Formats: sequence, C-alpha cells, structure tokens
Amino acid sequence: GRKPRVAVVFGGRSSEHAISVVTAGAVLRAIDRTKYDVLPIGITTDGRWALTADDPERMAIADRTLPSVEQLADSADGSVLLPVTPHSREVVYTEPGAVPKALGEVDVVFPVLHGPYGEDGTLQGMLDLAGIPYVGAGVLASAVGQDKEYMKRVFTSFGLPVGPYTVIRPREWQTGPEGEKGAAARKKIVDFAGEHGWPLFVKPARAGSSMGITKVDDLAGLDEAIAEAQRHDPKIIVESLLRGREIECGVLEFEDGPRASLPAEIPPVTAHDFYDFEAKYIDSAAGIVPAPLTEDETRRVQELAVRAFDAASCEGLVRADFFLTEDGEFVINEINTMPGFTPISMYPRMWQESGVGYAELVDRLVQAALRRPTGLR
Ligand code: G1L
Repeated sequence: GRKPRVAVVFGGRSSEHAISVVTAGAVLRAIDRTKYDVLPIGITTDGRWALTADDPERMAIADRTLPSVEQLADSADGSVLLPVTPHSREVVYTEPGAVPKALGEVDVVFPVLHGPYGEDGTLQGMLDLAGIPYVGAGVLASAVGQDKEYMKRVFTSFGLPVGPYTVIRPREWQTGPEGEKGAAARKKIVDFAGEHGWPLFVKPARAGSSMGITKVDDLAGLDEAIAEAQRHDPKIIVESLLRGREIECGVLEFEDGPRASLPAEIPPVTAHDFYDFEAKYIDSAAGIVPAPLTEDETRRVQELAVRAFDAASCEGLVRADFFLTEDGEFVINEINTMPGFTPISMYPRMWQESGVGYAELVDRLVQAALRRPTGLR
C-alpha cells in the first residue's frame, strides 16, 4: 500500500528556533524514504506555518549563521507562507504554488519544537482534536514535563525520590516583596533556606530552557532572582542545591514497552568553562557515555527512569535526569519529553551506545506513534 506520510514540524515561536531547524534537518536526513513519505513543515518565529523545501543541507549551521524557517521558506523554491497561526481555527499547509491541503492528510506528525506551543501539550492537543497520531508525549505527559512543580508532585506520588523545593504562586507575589502577601512568600523561602541551606535556585516553574534561573547565595539576592524568574513565568519554584553527580538515562518505547538506555554522566561545569552556541544548545556538552557506574547503580537508575516514564504517562521517549547523591541515592531532577535530539545530543548518544543508532531511533519513534490508537491517549 501507500507509504505513511510523516510531517516533521519544526521551528516555531521559541528562542530555540534555530536548534529546532538543525534537529529537524538531522531527522529529515535519517528518516527512511523507502518506508515513509516526508513533509517538512516549518513554523516561522511569528507563528506562520509553511511547507518548506526538503533540503537538510540548508538546515545546518553554516559559516556561523543559524538556519531559520524564514530563510528556508523565503526562497526561490516556491514554498508558500500562510497566515495561519496556532490560534486560528484551521491548520493548513500548502505545496509550492498549490491550494492549501488539510494537515489531516498526514498519517503521523513528528514534532521538533521547543517550549510553549511545542512541547507543553498545546500542539499535542491540537493534533488529538484533529485525530492525527504524533511522535512522543501526549497532552498530559507534555504538560507535566513542562511544569517543574507538577513534575515533582507526580514523581512523589509514584514513590520516586525528589529534591527539596517550594513554590511561589502568581498571587503570592502579585504585589512584589512589599505588603502582607510578599512578606509571607518571602518568609516561606527564608524558612525553606533555614531547613535546607543556601544556595537556592530560583526558577520559572514552566520554562522551556535554562532562562530565568538564578543561583541565590543569601537573602540579599532573593527579590531580584524572583523578579527575574517571573519575567518568564508568574509561577516560580525554589530548589536547594543537590550535591552529587549528574546522571541521565534515556527511555524508549519498544514493541513490548519502554526500555532504558545505558546512562550518561554530565561532568560538573567549572567556572571558567566556555560553552559556545553549538556546545550549549546541541547539548553534546562533555557527557560521558556510558556513565562510570557500578552494575547495581546502572540497574537502579534504569529502573527509576522507566518508572518516571510511566509515572508521567510518557509515550515514545523521555530523558530522565538524576543526581547521584554522596550517600549513593538517586534523586530525580527532571524529565524532558523533547530532549536534545541531534545525533551528537545526549539522548541519541545514550541509545547509540546501547545498540540503537540514530536512524533506528527515528524509525522506532514513528512506529510507536503509528501503533497508537488516535483519540484517547
Ligand atoms: F519526537 C520526538 F522524538 F519525541 C522528539 C521531538 C523533538 C524528541 C526530541 C525533540 N527535541 C526537540 O525538538 C528539540 C530539543 C530540538 C527542541 Cl528545539
């Protein structure tokens, strides 16, 4: 019969637009064209959807220039930009020079998007409404993965160990540090620091990346750190510093259920470490795969990673990030339903080391999505 049609949706209204384009280029390069028909669909930084050229060569970083959907679509190949945003009622794409067709003619969507409208569950909800299967987490798991508070609550209720934290909700800091409410919120954090010690990390509760995060050493830096986090999200989470080794583990859905990869270790960042754009955003960092752990430690972190996948109702894949504390306990820090996904990113590297290459990874994710019934997830 006909080959399944896979739409790779990428770009978007995010500060990580370029890395999404680079990642989509890698997926387009790796996907098996004898098995699938592929449609690259770019979203511009202002939210317009466009069928772009199927040309991975133009989706890489070249001469220190970052690729963008604007630049891919605004070319002589005839791609048409449509004034269609995630807020409008129809979702359509066009072929170069042709009338718009419904996204409904796609068999499966492979979303490669960061942050709001991409990995937070909103795109996933739209695809559920349209009855289109997609790769990766559904609405619930995406939203849980995007909210550091609910992530911890879910893990806790499933018996997974999490680090100490406290949350300041929008109304608790509506009028800033002054007044009754502000004083109460401030006391909450000071009491937290009294119990768990300084420094604290003040973070936007629902953020796509590491933006808006401040390490606070004492009371003096607190108000500014909260203001900074609130520039990104009115809800903030305060965490204490977890001393220990940083260990990551990949989970991938196979035909018979989720399996864990060999774990990786992220070495501590020293103060003078310099990270250029590629190192930081493609997150090849200096991750060590496999992590130098004992067999027992490896088994333990793999078990916790699969439990985290199930706790958050993940589908397809997840990267679970842990701290291995000085007393030998794993504490889960967070999960990422859309981890770095170029061939040199940690998640693909962990699977490579576990015997699953990049092209097989892409294929397994598409197959897992096609196996799932549409509708109830
Ligand atoms: F679809 C997958 F496989 F679930 C998937 C999609 C996207 C995994 C990882 C990603 N990653 C990204 O989209 C990104 C980290 C490049 C966001 Cl900009």
